[in-house]
Amino acid sequence: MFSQSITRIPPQSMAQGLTTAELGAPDHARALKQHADYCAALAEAGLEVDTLSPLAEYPDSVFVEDPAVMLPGKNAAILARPGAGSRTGEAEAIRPALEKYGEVFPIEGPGTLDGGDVLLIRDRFFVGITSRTNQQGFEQFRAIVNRFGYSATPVPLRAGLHLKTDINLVAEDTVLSSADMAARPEFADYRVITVPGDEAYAANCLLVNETLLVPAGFPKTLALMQGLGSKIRIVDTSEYRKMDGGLTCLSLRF
Ligand code: CIR
Repeated sequence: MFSQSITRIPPQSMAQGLTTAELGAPDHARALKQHADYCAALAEAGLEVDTLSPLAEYPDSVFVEDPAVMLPGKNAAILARPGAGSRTGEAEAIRPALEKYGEVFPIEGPGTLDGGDVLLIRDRFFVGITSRTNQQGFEQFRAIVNRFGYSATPVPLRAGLHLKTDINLVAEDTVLSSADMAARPEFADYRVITVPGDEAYAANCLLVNETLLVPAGFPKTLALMQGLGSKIRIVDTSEYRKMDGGLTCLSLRF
């Protein structure tokens, strides 16, 4: 069970962040409302929400999942090293917030690692090797988590931003995945639900204790998720989608 989360208010500069979405510029006022609703959803799911101040100099800093990886129940966190140059400094900016909750283990250059590439299922970490996370980042990550009793499996990606753009835990031993990822041998031990091809964005659902957060506007995925037995909470992430972000990226849970 998770009891705590960390989020960060989106800065006015968020439209200057990185994106491939071609969905237009995000509306900051609407993004703030959606962020407040997202935090409310985490609180409804039983989490304390530690909301950090906006950072104007880092337009992507609302996506707090990327500069850190929490080790739930271990009072420890990994300080990641985001692979996009405009985001690398987000790690040092979030370090003091992590230190409030336990020991912090940094990934060192030239290793890079984005938290969006890290998926935890029970005591097994899957780590996407992507344009943001390199092999050295993965090796450092594995050495740290092995000391805490976790295993770590690399998952090289051919395309896409992050591992969790494609695959996420939605129920016990059950993942929601893109068709591409569903066929991968790394996930053969799990029940895999394939996200409908025209709703690929909705592969980024977020399981928080007994509640499953589902992005607004994806009715086929919603119907699939309603069969899993969790309480469903719909959250509108339209302004974050414009910046390639989704439900998991907006918080750290532990
Ligand atoms: C980026 O490209 O880094 C941001 N615009 C989006 C990051 C989304 N984060 C995530 O999937 N964990």
